[in-house]
Amino acid sequence: MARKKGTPVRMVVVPPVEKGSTKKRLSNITSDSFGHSAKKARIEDKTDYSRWRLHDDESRHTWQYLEDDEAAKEWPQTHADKYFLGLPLVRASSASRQPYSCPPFADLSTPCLQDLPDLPTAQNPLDAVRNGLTFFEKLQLPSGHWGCDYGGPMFLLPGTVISWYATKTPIPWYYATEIKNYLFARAHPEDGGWGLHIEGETSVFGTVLNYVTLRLVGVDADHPNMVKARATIHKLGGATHAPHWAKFWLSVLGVAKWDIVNPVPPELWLLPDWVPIAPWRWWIHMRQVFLGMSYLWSKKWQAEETDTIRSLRNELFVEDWDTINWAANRNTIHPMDNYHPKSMVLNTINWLLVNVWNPYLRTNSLAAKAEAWASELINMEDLNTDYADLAPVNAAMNLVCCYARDGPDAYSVRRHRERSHEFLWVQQEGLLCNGTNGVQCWDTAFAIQTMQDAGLTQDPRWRPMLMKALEFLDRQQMRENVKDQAKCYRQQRKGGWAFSNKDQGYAVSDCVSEALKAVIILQKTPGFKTLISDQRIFDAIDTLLTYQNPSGGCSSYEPQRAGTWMEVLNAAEVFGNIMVEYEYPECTTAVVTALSLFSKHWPDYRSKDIRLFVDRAVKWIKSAQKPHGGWYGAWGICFTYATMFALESLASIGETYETSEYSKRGCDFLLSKQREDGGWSEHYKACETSEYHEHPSGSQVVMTSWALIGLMKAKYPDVEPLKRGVKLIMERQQPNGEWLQEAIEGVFNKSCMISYPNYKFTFTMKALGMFAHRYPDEKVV
Ligand code: LAN
Repeated sequence: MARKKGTPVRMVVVPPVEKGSTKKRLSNITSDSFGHSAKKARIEDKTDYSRWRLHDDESRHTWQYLEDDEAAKEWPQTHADKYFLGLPLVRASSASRQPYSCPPFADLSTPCLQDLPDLPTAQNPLDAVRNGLTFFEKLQLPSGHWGCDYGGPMFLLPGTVISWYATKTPIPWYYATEIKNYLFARAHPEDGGWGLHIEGETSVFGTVLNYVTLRLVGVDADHPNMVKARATIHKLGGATHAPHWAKFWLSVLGVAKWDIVNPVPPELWLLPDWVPIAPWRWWIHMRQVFLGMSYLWSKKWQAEETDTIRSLRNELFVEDWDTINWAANRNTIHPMDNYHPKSMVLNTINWLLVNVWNPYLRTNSLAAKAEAWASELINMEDLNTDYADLAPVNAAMNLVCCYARDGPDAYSVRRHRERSHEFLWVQQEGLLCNGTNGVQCWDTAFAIQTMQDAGLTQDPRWRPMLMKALEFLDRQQMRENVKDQAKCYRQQRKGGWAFSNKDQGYAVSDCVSEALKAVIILQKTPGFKTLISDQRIFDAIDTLLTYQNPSGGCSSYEPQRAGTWMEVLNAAEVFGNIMVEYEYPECTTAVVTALSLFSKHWPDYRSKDIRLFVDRAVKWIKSAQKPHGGWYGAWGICFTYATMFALESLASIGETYETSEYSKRGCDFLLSKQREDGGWSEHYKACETSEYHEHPSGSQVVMTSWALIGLMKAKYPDVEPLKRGVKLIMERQQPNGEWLQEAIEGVFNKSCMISYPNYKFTFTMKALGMFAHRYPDEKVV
């Protein structure tokens, strides 16, 4: 069931613990969350939303809370701040937080920024784009990119907060307060639990980890919301039924014992590179998570025991803590959390590791050697990213590793602490943890391309906005490979762009491609400076050309390093397709279109390589078409998203609806899903089940835009279905030019959804702009 947005909950301390909700009477706990002092941590009802500011330090985002009145006056809130916080836009200073006005799901009745002046009603799609841009322009951040709440997954904030707690990292009261507000707002209205992601059903993973998070930031166990959530945990069998990653975090905290964690042996890092299962071959996210996890598992490192930890031992389990047989519960898991059950092979390996390897064969010197090499790799990841790290999961783990290894006052610990703030985002419900340190380069690249599709890049009205965006991409290009690239198993990145920023520094095939297209588009438009030299563009092309797999398709961060059989080692239970790189129509198309655009302007540079690459890539796209005509999307929901890309790939080699059977079947698939009202509406269940599902809340503007873009790329000949879709998008536009947030747009690893809030601007305007360009005389409204 989709979780409804909750109302903010007042902190009422209710003394008695419900009978039966826990085995023992809980002590009157002093919440000692920050620095573990004996005095109760400060946590309030809410913060004053007029005091929050997003600090954009050349794309490094941190939310700052200005407690000082003078400082607040000197640094006024911008439109973007207010928009993100759900505050009315024009009123200069509103002392208190406004009622939530921007709904997380498809409640289309309340515009977010009703105070922005109405714009002249759009008479045609191009007017609608201009209105949209007028609004979107106000959200551009000082360094030239667009920021956003990149939430969705519900296991990231817990990792971050647990890592803070374990390392005695102070959390200011205003963070604690808004973490509490966010999690309460996102709790399931009936059972009080949390799922794997914001729209997901209650699971042990989500509920245990978020319950722990609330307790660590200072929420009392007797709070009615906690009583409710705890009852749900108990109903689901207690924390023994949690998946591997939750058991890991509970063991780090000392709330569970390490015996409950399936083995994570760092010895795997000692395997020679030729061994087929060697971790360097795993998907980058898995191997980076495995790295920190294996180090801490090997050390059996545990945070200092506190009253809160002792109390959690009583709160989270159905059994008496002292009597739990930890080892016997290694494989206990609630069906709700068991999206990808462990294979027989993995279960056997785990059994052997626990019963033979660990007790008899794992010598101390071998363990020490493995830990030392894991530690060196952790160091390389930290230094290569200046402690920003790949994503919040490994960043949280590496913080704990550094604390365990280097001590509480080490530079590594301090720098990790600082950088962990860049994952946090404050929005109208409270404070959450983003999926990465932002979506900076990605959204900026799409914004620029949208303007091109609408034919507006030469309009002087938008020049300053576009110039700032181009300058941003110029500064964010990665000019060098990482140090010791081969030693730390990294992929070439010179000339590339990351999804977020160059601090994070991981090039991704489609992020490089989309940014490169944006740069070429603007630099070839009269009136724009050439900031990025030909050589730097060639560097990007050289890197892109390394991304092709033997099949012809492209993956995300690296070409595949092992076969998909590696999935038999997937120990995480909650995710699918996690162990290795796969080929993706999205990534493949992005590279194909980038190479094609490049070749138009530089026909002589590596032309043979490019032609071969594109041929093989499009062949792979064709082979990946499903019998129903659509393509499965791994990063957006789901068939609609990937079919848009695949149709674009086909079009890039001249295959369109009228000339290609593949393109025709793709279009027919999309058309078969168009709804009565002209829109499209795919539900995230499709990602989990690999079958198309309709969203119960009806048509979505982003989904509709994807379908329309696909059809237009394929030159679908009948304008009528296109007009109906365009009309729906235009009707959903608010008088101030914005579109409202509807259902979640993105996904990863099949089961976890993630928000792309800027898609409701970039893709809607792209669809409208393309339509306006292609059918300038069609009347839609
Ligand atoms: C992302 C976000 C961007 C995304 C696209 C560029 C859209 C995609 O086309 C390629 C893959 C990529 C880069 C991607 C990979 C996985 C990420 C990093 C995420 C979905 C954002 C969060 C997610 C990451 C794995 C979250 C941490 C969870 C683990 C299971 C480690």
